[in-house]
Amino acid sequence: MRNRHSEIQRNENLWELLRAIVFSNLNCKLLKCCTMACGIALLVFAWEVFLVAGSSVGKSLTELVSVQSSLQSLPTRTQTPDSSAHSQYLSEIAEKYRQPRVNCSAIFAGDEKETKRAVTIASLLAADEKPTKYNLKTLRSLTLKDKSYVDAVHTEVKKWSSEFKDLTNEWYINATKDCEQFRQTRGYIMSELTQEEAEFPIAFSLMVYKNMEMVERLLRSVYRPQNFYCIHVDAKSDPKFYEALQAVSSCLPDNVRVASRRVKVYWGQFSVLEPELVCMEDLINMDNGNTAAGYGNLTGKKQKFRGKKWKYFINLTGQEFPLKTNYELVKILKAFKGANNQEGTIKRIKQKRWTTSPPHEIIPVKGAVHTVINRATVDFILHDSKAKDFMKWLKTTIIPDETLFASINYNPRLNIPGTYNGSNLEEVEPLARYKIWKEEKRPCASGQILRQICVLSTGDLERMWSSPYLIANKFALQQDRVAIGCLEERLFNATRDEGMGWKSFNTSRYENLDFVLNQVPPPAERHHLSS
Ligand SMILES: *[C@@H]1O[C@H](CO)[C@@H](O)[C@H](O)[C@H]1NC(C)=O
Ligand SMILES: *[C@@H]1O[C@H](CO)[C@@H](O)[C@H](O)[C@H]1NC(C)=O
Ligand SMILES: *[C@@H]1O[C@H](CO)[C@@H](O)[C@H](O)[C@H]1NC(C)=O
Ligand SMILES: *[C@@H]1O[C@H](CO)[C@@H](O)[C@H](O)[C@H]1NC(C)=O
Ligand SMILES: *[C@@H]1O[C@H](CO)[C@@H](O)[C@H](O)[C@H]1NC(C)=O
Ligand SMILES: *[C@@H]1O[C@H](CO)[C@@H](O)[C@H](O)[C@H]1NC(C)=O
Ligand SMILES: CC(=O)N[C@H]1CO[C@H](CO)[C@@H](O)[C@@H]1O
Repeated sequence: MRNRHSEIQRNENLWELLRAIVFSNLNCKLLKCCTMACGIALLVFAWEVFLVAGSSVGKSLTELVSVQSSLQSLPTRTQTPDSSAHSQYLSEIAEKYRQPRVNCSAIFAGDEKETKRAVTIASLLAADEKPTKYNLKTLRSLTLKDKSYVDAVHTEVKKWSSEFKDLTNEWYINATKDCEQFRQTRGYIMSELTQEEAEFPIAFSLMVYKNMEMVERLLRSVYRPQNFYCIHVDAKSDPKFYEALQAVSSCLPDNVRVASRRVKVYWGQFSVLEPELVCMEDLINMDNGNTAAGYGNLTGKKQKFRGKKWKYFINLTGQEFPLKTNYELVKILKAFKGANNQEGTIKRIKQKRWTTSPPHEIIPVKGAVHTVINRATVDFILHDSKAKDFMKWLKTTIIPDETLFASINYNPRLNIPGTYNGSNLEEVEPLARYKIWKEEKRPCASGQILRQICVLSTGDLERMWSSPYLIANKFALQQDRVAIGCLEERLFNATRDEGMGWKSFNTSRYENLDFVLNQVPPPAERHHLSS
């Protein structure tokens, strides 16, 4: 144990040394201009590797090559007063999310044995907490195949199943009495981490109605001090749930707010859209006055963060979980170059949802409710008179939440920058969600379909993590605690590695997509093109 720890410490020291030479003294923006420094650093590193690991020169060289190539596009870290505090901070946070009972790395690598064990553990834990017929079915089939195996795992699980009890509303109300302790023990990241992230704030809305623990784990997984968050709690929800959420929000900086107005949400009605609009407006107001301020505890002092205007809006619901870190989201959104991403169809509209034509010759388009949209589009939806007229018309239609945004995004005549102006509307790749519809017949490990959508679980982890999607929909925490636990471990490991500058993210998958290339340009460029 001790040895392992000192080895990690040692590696970190090496990295710190390398970093110190590359970054701190020479203040060069482009790594390429630091060839000299890199060379020296690499030599020192090689020598250290050689001495410490006692490895052959050949091995050191291969390591060097991989170090060098990964250095090409390392994230630039924000200037922090004390970089060893920064690395310790990130390592500690990642360690907090480490799953003690399962080997998540093995599951993500597709190890069948460990996945089977984890699925068994998840089912047994669920059986102990809030079993569904799907959990019981999984358990039954595992037991039929090999009863002694399940019994053995069960003996293990019994020892620690009390560790996995639901964090209730009451738990949160109590735990938030000491905010600093709450933020720290729950592992909130109170630093922007990299310069790129600091300069690219994202606005999130969260539409939630139950399950405090899941909602809070989602919030902390996307929380960063430079971003903006609006949480809408269905007005029909349990008052204790609302109280717990308010308590959590009060422990976070002013960039997290509960929606200024609450709505009773009924599926298929305009009331699904209303809280989204409330949150959009709140989010615009939150940074318009540049009032956003966060405070980190890297120095123990309150720190003002630059209240930069957010660039993209992402809406989440309480049963989702991110598949990308904030750093990766920023990289992906930058690769979108201002374009919105949204599924849309005219051909596949099965049901008659409207009887009259919309105003302003808008062609109605149906889409999924998941979107990644730029600020100009949010501004248009909220403030443009054409959008207001369209909204009035929407109130006469069925399931308007699936029509609003798709129609706005696929009508280039509205001249909104970032909306689609290509000719393959039906082919635009929706990247916002990893989501398996029943009719798609793609694998769904739990076998559970809820409102036509697969409930994701441990058996889906490898597939979802290696996919290009930004967020996964949807989960049931109490039915599979391993899935969310492992996603957290992976996500915060990646956050650590990117925040330390050890890992970068290849965005080639997101560049040059049809919707990126064929977007309505911003007004300045339009002017430039026509002149
Ligand atoms: C997270 O990082 C730890 C420490 O480096 C490692 O042992 C663990 O396997 C990693 N987990 C995942 C899922 O990447
Ligand atoms: C977890 O699995 C990985 C990949 O299969 C393996 O390299 C690692 O040694 C395992 N970790 C532990 C603690 O068993
Ligand atoms: C309330 O929280 C404090 C720490 O913040 C803890 O010591 C105490 O046990 C908690 N009480 C209950 C009833 O959970
Ligand atoms: C996300 O926002 C879009 C745009 O306003 C909206 O059409 C959609 O219903 C929202 N999705 C969810 C899940 O709330
Ligand atoms: C990113 O991935 C693409 C496709 O896999 C590859 O061709 C390219 O070389 C990679 N870029 C970098 C910088 O690694
Ligand atoms: C959309 O593309 C067409 C054809 O390339 C072009 O004529 C039109 O001006 C574009 N519209 C907008 C709003 O950019
Ligand atoms: C509650 C908490 O974590 N406070 C810490 C903030 O940072 C200072 C300096 O690193 C620590 O001394 C505090 O304990």
